[in-house]
Amino acid sequence: MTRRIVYLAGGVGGSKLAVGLASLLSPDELTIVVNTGDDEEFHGLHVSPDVDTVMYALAGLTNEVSGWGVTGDTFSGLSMLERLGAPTWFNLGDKDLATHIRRTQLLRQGWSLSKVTNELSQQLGIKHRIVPMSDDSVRTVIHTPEGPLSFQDYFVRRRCEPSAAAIDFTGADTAQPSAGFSEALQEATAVIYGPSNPIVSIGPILALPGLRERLQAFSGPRIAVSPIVGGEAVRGPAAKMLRELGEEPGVGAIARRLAGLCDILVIDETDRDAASEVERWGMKAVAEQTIMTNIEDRISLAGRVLELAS
Ligand code: FO1
Repeated sequence: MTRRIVYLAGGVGGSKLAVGLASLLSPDELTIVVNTGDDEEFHGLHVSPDVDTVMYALAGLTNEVSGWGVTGDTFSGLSMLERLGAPTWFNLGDKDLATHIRRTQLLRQGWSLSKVTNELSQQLGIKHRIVPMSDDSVRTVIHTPEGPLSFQDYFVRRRCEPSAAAIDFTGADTAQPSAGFSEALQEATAVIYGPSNPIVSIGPILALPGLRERLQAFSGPRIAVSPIVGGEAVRGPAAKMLRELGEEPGVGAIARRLAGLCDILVIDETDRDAASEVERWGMKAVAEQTIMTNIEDRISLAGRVLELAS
């Protein structure tokens, strides 16, 4: 029987495992569903950071130092924008800008974000399907003592410094999962949650109407990879945000957020002793090496996750 894997991903961490999965699965076997809660307009252009991070990773274009953006990109366009008085705290490289120009152009012609993502992926030579979680606008808002901040404002301009009191996914209650997502889930034999921030990367996907219910009722294996290792996020603000929201950052917090939606949580081997904190939320814990520093690590973790999913 053909495997049909739905893989839910955020940005950098999610993109690394996506590369491993895409190395082991044929294009028919994998649909990568990406968070769009981080999307934002800059200089009149629609920027979809997590979609682009996954797309660049699969196209072999990623800047491996930052984990986002295009390798070897230059910033002449941004310098000129600065000279012209535009705010330039969000670092858009010249090649990256081309992606946003093309995306915005096609969106303005009436294309859906899914259709645009498919077009950009194909033009970059990507064989596997990357689909945005929704074609409708969902925007992550972080409520802080400074007031509500858009995700990129909080993450990049304010470097995650303000404390997060609450998180909203504006538009999520009326947004529909994209057709590509919905159909892939219908046919899926397994669901995999990437090692992405449970609050602001996986959270917006789970906030889509009916999604939790569909994942709860899903009859195949549901496997997640913890983005938290040794009580800290592998990268990004997940641990800080969990603490600010009153949760102890650890594999238990990831399991709690996925309770009823996941059967196996892959935790890092250094967290082996915390397996019972996972298992109390009704899922099995499996310890593996989850830090992905190179392509071999990505393929090896993907292989292990696929074994668990079979
Ligand atoms: N992250 C940063 O920390 N600083 C940036 O200036 C920045 C620019 C940027 C431009 C395009 C893009 O696709 C991603 C970019 N990111 C940047 C990453 C992005 O903010 C985050 O990776 C995600 O939104 C969180 O998953």
